[in-house]
Amino acid sequence: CWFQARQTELKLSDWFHPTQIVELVKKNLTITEWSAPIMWHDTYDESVLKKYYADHNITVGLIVFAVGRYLERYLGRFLISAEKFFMSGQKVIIYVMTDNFSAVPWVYLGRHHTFKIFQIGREKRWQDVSMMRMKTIRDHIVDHIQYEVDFLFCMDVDQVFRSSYGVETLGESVAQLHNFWFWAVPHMFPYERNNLSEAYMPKGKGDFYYHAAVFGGTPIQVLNIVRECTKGIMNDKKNNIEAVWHDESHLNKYFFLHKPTKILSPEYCWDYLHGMPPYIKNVRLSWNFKSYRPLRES
Ligand code: 2GW
Ligand code: MN
Repeated sequence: CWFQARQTELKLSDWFHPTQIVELVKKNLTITEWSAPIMWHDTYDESVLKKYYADHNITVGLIVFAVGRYLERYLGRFLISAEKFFMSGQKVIIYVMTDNFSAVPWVYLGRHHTFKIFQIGREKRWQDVSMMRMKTIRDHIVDHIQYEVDFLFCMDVDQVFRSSYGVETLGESVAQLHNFWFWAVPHMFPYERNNLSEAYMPKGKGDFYYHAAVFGGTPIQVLNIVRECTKGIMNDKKNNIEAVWHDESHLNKYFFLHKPTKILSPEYCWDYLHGMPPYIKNVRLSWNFKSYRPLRES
């Protein structure tokens, strides 16, 4: 089995504390308890997928927000790399949400990719820039995106595609394993622990810690996700509560209550801060360099 193979080539002690290794080995990381596949580089047959999608004409949407400094800093590389690696061969519409229409970089897109740019308002606090994406996505799916695409992804802009990010990632509802936490057990996850928050997760409960930098699915499923997260965020605001990881905390609560049908391994959202451990064979998307301080303090 691939997982055993992975364990032997992996010098576990180089990467994990002994108690964590026990937990890692106990887990079957290619499929969840509810039978959702976890996509690693060697868990699917690319030629079968290619054949299937050759006669199924689909359009995939990709929503990305680029507001304030993140616009000139990250959007160019995100778009150029998406053109190269995101769903190549499929029809793609990239939805760019920005506060400065005229500063969107000019990027050459091939015949399959198009992009649409939308002007959105500014938020005073960075936490709101991140959280209010949920509401904006909700409104745009309802208004038009549901009629335009078959599948939809929502992503952070501070990342770069590195290799093929293809149809193997498509599903009804798709969640991304967080590359800091995929090996850990639920009581360690940085879920929201205040039981007055809508994002509250009791200690020990939970399946995985998902990364809000990537989520997706069919437009209707993504609408359910962002609608519920928006509700949670707004109710918390009413009660003067802010979940520890903002929208990500609410997303994790959602996926605990409504299990995703497909999960992406950390290869689909890697941080090179961890280097390249041997079980990471094919990085599809990686975090772009970021220095939090200067961004957050301005
Ligand atoms: C965000 C934080 C501090 C300062 C600025 C911003 C900011 C974010 C901004 O000025 N302009 C902007 O367009 N954004 C958008 O929000 C952009 O798309 C960015 O990728 C996204 C999330 O912010 P980011 O990437 O700084 O957050 P991370 O990488 O620390 O991400 C995780 O945690 C967040 C909540 O704290 C979100 O859940 C995010 O999805 C997670 O990946
Ligand atoms: Mn980010």
